[in-house]
Amino acid sequence: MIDLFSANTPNGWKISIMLEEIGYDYKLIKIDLGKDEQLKKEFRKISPFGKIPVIFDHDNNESIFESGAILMYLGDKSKKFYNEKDKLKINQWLMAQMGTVGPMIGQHHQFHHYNPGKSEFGEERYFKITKRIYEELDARLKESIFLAGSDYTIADIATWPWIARHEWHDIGLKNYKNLSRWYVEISERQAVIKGFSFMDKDAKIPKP
Ligand SMILES: N[C@@H](CCC(=O)N[C@@H](CS)C(=O)NCC(=O)O)C(=O)O
Repeated sequence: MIDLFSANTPNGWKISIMLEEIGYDYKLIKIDLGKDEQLKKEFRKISPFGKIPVIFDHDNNESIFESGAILMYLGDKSKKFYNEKDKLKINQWLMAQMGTVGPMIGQHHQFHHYNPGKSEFGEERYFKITKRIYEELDARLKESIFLAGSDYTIADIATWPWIARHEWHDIGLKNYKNLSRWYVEISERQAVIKGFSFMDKDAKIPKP
């Protein structure tokens, strides 16, 4: 049994999707970011930077923070979606998500979606960067079925939730043929549908 401390965000979906994909039982502990529950002293003991997601594995009494580290841990433990032969490639695409895709698109959400009109510089900068990310992912997915090769892996599980916010981005996902193909294929997986709606049973994955 795994405890999942999470919220209804792309970083949260990564882990609910992974837990659904590997078929592990998990108990959801909701962290209300609007009420700053992530900053409480008790939660900081398992999340030093005060961020979701975090898991606690009752098999070994370990808590793990940082979504990339959690995905690697669950991939190793379940021996799914993180195969030995592709590890080097998977790690690169996973780190690209952790270091670029998530943080940059996260800033685009801040300037373009939540706070439009506050900073022209911020809006332009992160719009351009997000558009570049769409182009770069599209180029990769022209030459490869999934991000790390021919198999669906934790690199895809980490990246897909950020593209699932495409309606907020105003970039036009459907104009990116290869990225759309990859997005739609992953959107149809039962585990992804369940993991996406883990906190809102009525949530529907937005189509390109
Ligand atoms: N690098 C972290 C980022 C996690 C993250 O930014 N979580 C956000 C929600 S998507 C959060 O907890 N924000 C609350 C805060 O920063 O106070 C990861 O991938 O786990």
